[in-house]
Amino acid sequence: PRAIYLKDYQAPDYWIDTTDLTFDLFEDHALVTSVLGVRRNEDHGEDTPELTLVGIDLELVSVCVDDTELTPAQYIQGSESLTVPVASQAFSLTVVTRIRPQENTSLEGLYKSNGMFCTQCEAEGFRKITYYLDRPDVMSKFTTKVIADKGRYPVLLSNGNDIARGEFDGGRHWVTWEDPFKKPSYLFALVGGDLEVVEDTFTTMSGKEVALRIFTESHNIDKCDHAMVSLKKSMKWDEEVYGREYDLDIFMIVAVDHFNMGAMENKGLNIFNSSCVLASPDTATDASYQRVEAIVAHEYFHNWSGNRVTCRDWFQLSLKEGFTVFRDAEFSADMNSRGVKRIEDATVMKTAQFAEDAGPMAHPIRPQSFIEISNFYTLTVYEKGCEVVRMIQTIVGKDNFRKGSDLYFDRHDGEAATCEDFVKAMEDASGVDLSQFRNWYNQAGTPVITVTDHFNPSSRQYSLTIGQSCPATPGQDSKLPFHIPVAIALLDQKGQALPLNEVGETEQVLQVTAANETWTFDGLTEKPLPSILRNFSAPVRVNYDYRREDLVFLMKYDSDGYNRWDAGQRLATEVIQDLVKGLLKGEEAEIDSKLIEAFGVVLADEQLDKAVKTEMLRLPTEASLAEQAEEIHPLQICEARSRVRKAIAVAHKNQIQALYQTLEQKGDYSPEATEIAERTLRNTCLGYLSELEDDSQQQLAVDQYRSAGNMTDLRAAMSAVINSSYQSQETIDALLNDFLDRYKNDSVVMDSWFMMQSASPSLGTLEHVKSLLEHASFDSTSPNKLRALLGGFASGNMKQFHSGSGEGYEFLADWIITLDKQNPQTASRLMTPLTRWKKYEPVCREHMRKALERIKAVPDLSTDIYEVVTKSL
Ligand code: B3K
Ligand code: ZN
Repeated sequence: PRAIYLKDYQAPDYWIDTTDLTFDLFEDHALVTSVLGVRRNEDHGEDTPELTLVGIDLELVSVCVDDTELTPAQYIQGSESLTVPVASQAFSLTVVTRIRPQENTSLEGLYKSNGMFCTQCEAEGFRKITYYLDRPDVMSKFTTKVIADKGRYPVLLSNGNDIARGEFDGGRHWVTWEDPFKKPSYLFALVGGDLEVVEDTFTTMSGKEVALRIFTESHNIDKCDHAMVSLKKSMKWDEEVYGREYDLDIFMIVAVDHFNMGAMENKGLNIFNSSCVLASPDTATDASYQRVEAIVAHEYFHNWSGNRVTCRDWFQLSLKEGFTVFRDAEFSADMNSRGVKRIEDATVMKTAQFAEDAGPMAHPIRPQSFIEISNFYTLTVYEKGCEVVRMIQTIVGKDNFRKGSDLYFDRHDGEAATCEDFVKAMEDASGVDLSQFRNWYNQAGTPVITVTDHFNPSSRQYSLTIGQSCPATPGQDSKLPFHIPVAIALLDQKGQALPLNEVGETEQVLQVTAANETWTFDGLTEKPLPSILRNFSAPVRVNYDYRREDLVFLMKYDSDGYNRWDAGQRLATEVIQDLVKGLLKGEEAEIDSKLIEAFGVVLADEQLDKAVKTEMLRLPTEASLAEQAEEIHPLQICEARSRVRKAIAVAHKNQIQALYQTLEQKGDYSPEATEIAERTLRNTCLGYLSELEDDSQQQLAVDQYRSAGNMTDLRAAMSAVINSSYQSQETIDALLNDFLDRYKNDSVVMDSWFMMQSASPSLGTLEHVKSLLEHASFDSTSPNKLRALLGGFASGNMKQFHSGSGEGYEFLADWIITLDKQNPQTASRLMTPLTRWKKYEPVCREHMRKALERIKAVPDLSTDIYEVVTKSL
């Protein structure tokens, strides 16, 4: 396998103006007839005498240029290509291929899931359907005729509008779809199955009525309402906030069980992982409701940021993904709690994305090279990409940002654009110079800002000095300074934010551009406490020597919700780190009482928004603690964190209990923000109470399980029970069996049943995980099940995965080797925990390295695994 480079980009030699496809779907194969209207790219180079298309796993049946069939001597069939001679500027090319969707386990291209035909073409799946110029800068008008047995596949869908349908003798029928918008092949979609539909309509801002349809297997049809409501909210929001109107007469979503990712924004025909569409109070948690809403929005928003304006090449992936994540994040913030959404997103950045930036696969949001593009659908491209767009908004201001977005869509509508086009539009619309800002697109790694301050009582001046640096990443030893917007406030001794200018503003965004720079503030009577990087204004680490009492003070008084929460996380992290150090030395370290007291203050604060309060009551996750450790000692991290949790529960038992009781559930379930906040807070209390060695507290979780009126409360109770060290095995088994009885036929809910167990530090031993692999509801062809069981164990269960003599790693390696033959994309994602081996203490490190070496030695690895394993070692 070889890397390809952004610097080698060249426009294509040919365009494909029209693509007419006919799919004849049968039980053991499909015949695909592709008629391409090809035209030479006149702007590009000298006349090439031939056209080379890519194709993988295709059986070639025939090739025609214009009306003449070519003999095999007239074309060249490579292992992944087809080359035909070209005699004119424009011609039609007809290629017939046979494919086997039934045998396609990669879930890329055309495949079958639970008896239904479906496709996934991004990034390079279309080449598994027919020979094509499968690259995003080749945009074509698609017409698609689908023919299949009417009994088995009554519903036949593709992109655009259905323009004709009919029946053949022998029970087969056909539907023709026409998409009036030019699109690259990665946005192509086809579905054929026995599906039910939920219908609704949306009237756009110019008064056009759009038909909305969500398709699922019949037993799930009652779980589509939330997705439909979310879709309508998204359509309205995009009109109001971005002025973007929907452009086809119909918008469809299809739910599919076997899917590698969350969902896919195919033009007019989004295909979704069932877990991201289906929701009912009885089957989905609050978190799932919010996830469905966010993903429906994300895919819908792609219609403009991705489809109308697409990417020139895959190095530009963040152009559509970073921007669209930003759009969906703002949408979710508007629909739910803005403060909590910011905390959640910052948490993902600081635990998982920072870890990616510090690992062997680190890359800029616009990578400069890759071996397998599927490996670059990352937290960096998506979430850091979103943060980069957010920083642009912070730097140019909200109004200018909207102008920039309008200009970008105007300029590039119908085109395949670059990240540079986006930044240029923002720059042109705002007049703000973003030259240095562009370093965010080129440089990988997480910048660190180091802040020092000084107060001079006689001049009444306070100065803040900010230095920046960025650690080396693979292939990038030294970095240029970034342009970092750092939002700050200065708090006086009462916790009031001081005015920072004549107009009395109490927050200022410092434009950090140099390696080191000082800002001075005049007229202060006392040394203030700085609140730095408010609202997580940039994806950087902050070094400032806060005393623990300063952190407690910020937890109480900072008016910025994010920083208030972050102060608590910092304090808790320090305290847990102390314990880890103690455990390593074999000492009994004491838990700093400041943390325990501060949690008491949070619990007692009745003014605090419940949703934010819940966030403040969460200890940093094990993953977060690992990310911030110099060297990861997994077992000590788990032990230390668990001790702190217990200590909090013991110290504040009465308060937590009282809070739990006042939040008693009443009435019917609704996924509305205030209700979600109450449930989450209550269940957080339940989690703490379950840490107590006390029968009546242990009984609480069991009682909640028995009386739960919705999946959120049910699952919280179940987790509390199975993660408690004081519940009997009988009780745990009884609940697990009860859950199984109720939900064994609901595949999405069963994912959570597997995940709760595999991620449980007490229950999820390697042995137990192995036994679950044999369970009747487990399905090793389902990425959701694999993620639940193997991902839950390897990424969500630090204690068990890293325990023993590397058996967890061996187990994961075995699975990766097996899955690589079946579904390389899913295999590659599951490998992530092993790639971080260098950060672990020596024993784990060595075992992890061995597991990676063993994977590397396997012959004929996929490009997916090959790239990750070679870069990791
Ligand atoms: N664009 C798709 C991702 C498809 C990735 C395939 N390897 C989902 C999304 O970001 O909306
Ligand atoms: Zn996306």
